[in-house]
Amino acid sequence: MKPWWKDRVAYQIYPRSFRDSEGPGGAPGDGIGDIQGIISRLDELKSLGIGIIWLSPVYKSPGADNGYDISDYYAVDPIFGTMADMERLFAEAAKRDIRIIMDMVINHTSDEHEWFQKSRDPSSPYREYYIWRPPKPAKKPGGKPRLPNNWTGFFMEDVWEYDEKSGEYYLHLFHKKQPDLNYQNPKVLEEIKKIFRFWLDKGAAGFRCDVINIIYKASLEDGKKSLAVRGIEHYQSQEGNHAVLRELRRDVLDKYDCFTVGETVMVDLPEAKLLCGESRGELDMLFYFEHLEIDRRIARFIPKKFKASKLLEVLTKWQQGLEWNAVYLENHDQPRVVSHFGAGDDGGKAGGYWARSAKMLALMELTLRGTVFIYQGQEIGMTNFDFKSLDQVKDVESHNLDRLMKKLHIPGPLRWKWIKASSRDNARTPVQWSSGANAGFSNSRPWLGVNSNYRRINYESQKNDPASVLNFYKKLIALRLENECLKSGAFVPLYADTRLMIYSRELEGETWTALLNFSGRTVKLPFATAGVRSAREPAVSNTCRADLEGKLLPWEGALFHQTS
Ligand code: TEU
Repeated sequence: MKPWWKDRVAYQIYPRSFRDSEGPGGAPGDGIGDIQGIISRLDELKSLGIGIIWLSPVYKSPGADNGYDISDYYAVDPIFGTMADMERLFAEAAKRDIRIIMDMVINHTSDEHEWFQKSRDPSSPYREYYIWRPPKPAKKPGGKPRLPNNWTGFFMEDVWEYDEKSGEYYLHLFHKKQPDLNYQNPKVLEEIKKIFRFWLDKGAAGFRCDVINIIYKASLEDGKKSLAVRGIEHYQSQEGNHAVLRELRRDVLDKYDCFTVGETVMVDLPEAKLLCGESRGELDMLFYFEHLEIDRRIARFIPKKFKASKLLEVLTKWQQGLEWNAVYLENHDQPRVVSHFGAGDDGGKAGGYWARSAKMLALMELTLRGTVFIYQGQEIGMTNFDFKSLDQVKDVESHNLDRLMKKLHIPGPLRWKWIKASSRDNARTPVQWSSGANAGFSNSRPWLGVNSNYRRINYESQKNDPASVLNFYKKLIALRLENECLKSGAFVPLYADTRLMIYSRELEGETWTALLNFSGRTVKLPFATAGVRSAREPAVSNTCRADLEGKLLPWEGALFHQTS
């Protein structure tokens, strides 16, 4: 029996930036998105064709990493609302047959979590909930004591923070306010099981599991020299990690009608198969990163030349390599895809390609195999931020990256260019609902700047426009939901070069063929598409051309349908 989560399209909400409801009696909101704001837009999500919401963290948190630093897993942070609001969200979503998966961050907690505060006492039973180590002795007599190992973190910081009260260092692979939990201590997993059960009993339909392939630190030995995160070989996808996932599945998840999608940093295909293979009893699917890094060096930080052929090669590897994919092009950490792989903001000038390229990318994502995840604002073609300086950026990772690049004597303009291309704030500017104040996001000053293109790019201006990006997404989602071949048909690469990508989806004699031009130039269609050329007019096109005449216009995407 095919599980329900293979038949739905998912939508990620980053609550802080989604919509800010008014205060009591219409008082101004606080400029931060909240749960009531989400409830107010459920009809729009239903109308879009959404069947699953992935809700980024709304738990109690000091906000050092915008909620990915949790201080109480059983409480909703007041900036987002109350537990009653969360229960109402589950109920209102269920009325619309929308199921909600919660974002579960279990690699680390906030340093303000009571477990961590108790663990600072070396005699506490909570001491072993975290990873505490004494300084390493100085190399020479009278020298400075050293850090417990040479690891580097994901936020370009040290991973050891000294705690005076404790007289030792604690490990944090991310921000120093995000101490890593110790899964070598079975009590930790027992606590996590309770948290999962609590939210499943509240109505959650599963979990997006944050950095779920680095939670088990098998050793604290020094790491090999590495441009990325030094030491990752001691904790990435260790056997202990797989054992934790299998136990969580066996003792909790298998007892509920739910699914998990893991976020798996720096995962490769062999490791992914071990983490989400159907026979493995671990995750149901996972987010990999390789397709979003084909035009980047060092994760997503330094841009390099884009080639559609490279993108097709990587997509083919994962589409054919995994039994089921989690398909995504954006999330709260990634640049906006129309700015990354598309024409970006064309300023609304005549003949611009912003909308056409956004639709071409929608055509790609919604014709891939797997469960599709759309990120808030992607459906209206929101673009990277238009900030003019680092002062406007809030993301801790961007500020740390700038500090590291300064140390490496990288000149200011280049630093700012790379930050603009990679900053997670690109995805975190408030959703642009209308051309009204603050883009209709809030009636108060938003916590992060609104993109100044909101008067041109917003939900209201697209809702009733049949040619809008929004309605193109809506049409494609409806087509996909009613077509098994598009959901689960085989993925067959046909042709690609620097600009052009062609692939098909095939199931029981039915074929959909996608032709995508990732450039601002007209490209001739190669002989390989002869079969397609003989087909009737495209079933879907972002230019409405009935005959391609053997070429694709700039940023044109076309989808042909054939049944034998
Ligand atoms: O992200 C982990 C992760 O892979 C990214 O942080 C990435 O490593 C980083 O941006 C460098 O490319 C997850 C969450 O999605 C992110 O928002 C959190 O900040 C992070 O974990 C810590 O919880």
